[in-house]
Amino acid sequence: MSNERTPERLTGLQVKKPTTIAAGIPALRYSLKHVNEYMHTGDGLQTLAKLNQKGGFDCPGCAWPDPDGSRTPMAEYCENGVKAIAEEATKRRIGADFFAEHSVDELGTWTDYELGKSGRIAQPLHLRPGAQNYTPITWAEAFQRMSDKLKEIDPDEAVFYTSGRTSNEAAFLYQLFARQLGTNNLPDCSNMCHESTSAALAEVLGLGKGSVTLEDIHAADLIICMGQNPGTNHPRMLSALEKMKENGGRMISVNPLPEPGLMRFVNPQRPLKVVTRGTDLTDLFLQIRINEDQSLLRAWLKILYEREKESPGNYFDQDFVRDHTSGYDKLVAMLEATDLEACIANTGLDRDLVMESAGLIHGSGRIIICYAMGLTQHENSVDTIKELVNLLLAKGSIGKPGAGICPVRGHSNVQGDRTVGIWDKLKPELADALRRHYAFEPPTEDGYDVVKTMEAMEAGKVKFFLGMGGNFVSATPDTERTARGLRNCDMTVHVSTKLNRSHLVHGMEAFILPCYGRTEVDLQAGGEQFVSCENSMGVVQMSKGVLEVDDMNLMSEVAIVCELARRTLPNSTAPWVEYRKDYDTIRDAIAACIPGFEGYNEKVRQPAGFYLPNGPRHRQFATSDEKAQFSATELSPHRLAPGEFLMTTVRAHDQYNTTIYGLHDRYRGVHNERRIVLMHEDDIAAIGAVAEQVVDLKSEYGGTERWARTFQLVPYSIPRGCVAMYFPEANVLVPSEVTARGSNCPISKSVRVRVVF
Ligand SMILES: Nc1nc2c(c(=O)[nH]1)N[C@H]1C(S)=C(S)[C@@H](COP(=O)(O)OP(=O)(O)OC[C@H]3O[C@@H](n4cnc5c(=O)[nH]c(N)nc54)[C@H](O)[C@@H]3O)O[C@H]1N2
Ligand SMILES: Nc1nc2c(c(=O)[nH]1)N[C@H]1C(S)=C(S)[C@@H](COP(=O)(O)OP(=O)(O)OC[C@H]3O[C@@H](n4cnc5c(=O)[nH]c(N)nc54)[C@H](O)[C@@H]3O)O[C@H]1N2
Ligand SMILES: [Mo]
Repeated sequence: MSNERTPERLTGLQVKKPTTIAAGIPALRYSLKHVNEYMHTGDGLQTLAKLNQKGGFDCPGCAWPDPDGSRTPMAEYCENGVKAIAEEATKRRIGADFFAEHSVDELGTWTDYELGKSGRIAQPLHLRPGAQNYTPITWAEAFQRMSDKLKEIDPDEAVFYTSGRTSNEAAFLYQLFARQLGTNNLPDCSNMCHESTSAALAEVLGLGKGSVTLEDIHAADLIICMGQNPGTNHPRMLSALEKMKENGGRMISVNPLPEPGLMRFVNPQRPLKVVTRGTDLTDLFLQIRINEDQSLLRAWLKILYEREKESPGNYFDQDFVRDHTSGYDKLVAMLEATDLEACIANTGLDRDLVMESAGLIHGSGRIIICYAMGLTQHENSVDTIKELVNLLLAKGSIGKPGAGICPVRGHSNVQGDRTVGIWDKLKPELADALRRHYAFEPPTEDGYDVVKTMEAMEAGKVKFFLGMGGNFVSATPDTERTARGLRNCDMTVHVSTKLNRSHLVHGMEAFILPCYGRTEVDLQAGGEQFVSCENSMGVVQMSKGVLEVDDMNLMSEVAIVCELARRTLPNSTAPWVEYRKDYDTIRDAIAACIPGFEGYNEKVRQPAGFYLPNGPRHRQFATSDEKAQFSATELSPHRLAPGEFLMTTVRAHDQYNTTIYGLHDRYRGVHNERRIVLMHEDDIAAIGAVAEQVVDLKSEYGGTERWARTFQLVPYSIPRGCVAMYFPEANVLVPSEVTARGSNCPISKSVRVRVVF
């Protein structure tokens, strides 16, 4: 049974014209439809009103920040957030009866959409060795069996995965538990997400995070938005971009797809604008070939550099370069050797457009580069991000108002999880702090990241897998390999809210432990608790659930970690019982171990939370010589063999990663089908196919052929030689033996494929 693959069943494709405008009334209408479908409307509105409000919860939708201090009722919510909340606050429940009726193999034939729609998991469940159906189990027995297993195996045979929704409090305890057990096997979703950002920025700026605040976005002269689809994935970012435009700023968008949300925006929060045609966001759209962003950045630098030579100080900010950077000579040598025309040719862009955009960059004093997965999930991603920093440094566009680097994060607390220690590497400072505070010797050897976990699982080196949220089998590349790995484990455990494919691709024995979501009241022995999260701009804020759910047998993520740790590590020096009772005690521990959290319990209670320290924001760079580093990177343009296409995987409008809300990608005009390939109409003709033809796709890496069967071709505006498919259906094609150099991130945005029919 191949439970790991999304069923190869077509659902009835309808292709319409892509929209030319994002958000606005239709977006709100769709989101309210979602609320009404899943929640009692009264509850729905109450939930929405508390979304992101003072004393309310942090929106589980994405990591974009709230406007500081302006938390008026309903101030900022968006279609994305509303859907995420409705999905969590569904009234449907699944428990003993559901799992008695549906075996694991039968559920394997359901689509992701059908699995997710089944409802909230209402009680702890157990799949006994050899069994076909999950059956109920008590919490006590589940913990006992898990801790028995953990005591039986070597600590490095256990893996603790985190998805980025986990709160700071739960994440800190989770890494503490893993390290007290004796392993750094802490892979997390950011290994597949912004790991290339963390690697590149830590090296060249001394901090693996962005440098800008929301006010900086508003104040920028120029925003370059690369490899990001905010209309779908970060809709609240559009209001910030709108403000930037109103303040006279400009925007360049770099994307193989003309994403409607990037082009024009109607702000649903400002009804007057809804009747107008909205704000044109993008001034220049550069429809680049997949993964040629590094060539474009290099071309811009080369154009500016040649003029700088003629008129020193007029194109680059030489004062900034002198005072705050090192390696300018490396940049100069690299640019001297750069062939501008070759760079432009790599991008596939019109030469005039590249020149015009370079002119816009030249004319702008305050530049911000925003980017997301379109830049991070390629073999050369770390270099691309360093190239992007080269441009900002040459322009002196960092560490001053309206300027800097803005990696837009995904999961709502993915950045916070890393800050509090979720990483397969243990930083020496954190090791010292843990040693000091808890009087134990933490493991120093690097653990497994996501791809290393897959390899270790396949080699039989992992016996126990625990997923704190997430959907490991569907989110990882090379689905078949991950599935083989999970099946090799003795025990697989998922702490989850909703059913997903990873529950169906299991070890010899498996558990599903249902937990509270962000929106829900968390009552412990010490009273009602709250947690906290860090947004994309380094602001830590409290998040307190408001919905009471008393019809399910759930535990909080914090309580689950505490209980498992207490039973597994009877001699632990950490006060697990206290931690579970009162989350203030966890925050005190974080304050004692992680820099920037001094006075955590007081500061997190301030209405707008607090900013974590950020050196680059103040032109302080914690590198070896305390300067920001220019880098000389190598270009590695793609040379495709005849018949090959470069495939990028993207999110549709109706999904949250592997959670599929619906089958429509409304903005792109693709309806009722997810098994599609967006392809240039001339390419469709060139391979002798027709629109909507059913095809298979094949990728070949490391001597392994991977197949994705039964997809339909959709003619679309995309550069020739490039195609786009949806994540996670296309993950069966993504190799795991080739990853990003320097970050080991899967190459989900540039996979060489062939179309077969
Ligand atoms: N509604 C919703 N919101 C989400 C999520 C979700 O699934 N649904 N996921 C969350 C998470 S975890 C994350 S990480 C973010 C993801 O947010 P995004 O990074 O915006 O998500 P993707 O759909 O992966 O989009 C990548 C964009 O990059 C473009 N692109 C692809 N390849 C290239 C390339 O080679 N070069 C350039 N320049 N562009 C390219 C695609 O056309 C697309 O517009 O969103 C978060 N928010
Ligand atoms: N091909 C391809 N692959 C990709 C990507 C891509 O662009 N292309 N993107 C990558 C990226 S950016 C990311 S971040 C990863 C995402 O990888 P993951 O984070 O592993 O996947 P999600 O789909 O976000 O996880 C969804 C599951 O989380 C559980 N969940 C939801 N809310 C909660 C909660 O509050 N608590 C707990 N415990 N569980 C909860 C639900 O059971 C749900 O089924 O995927 C990566 N994979
Ligand atoms: Mo992500």
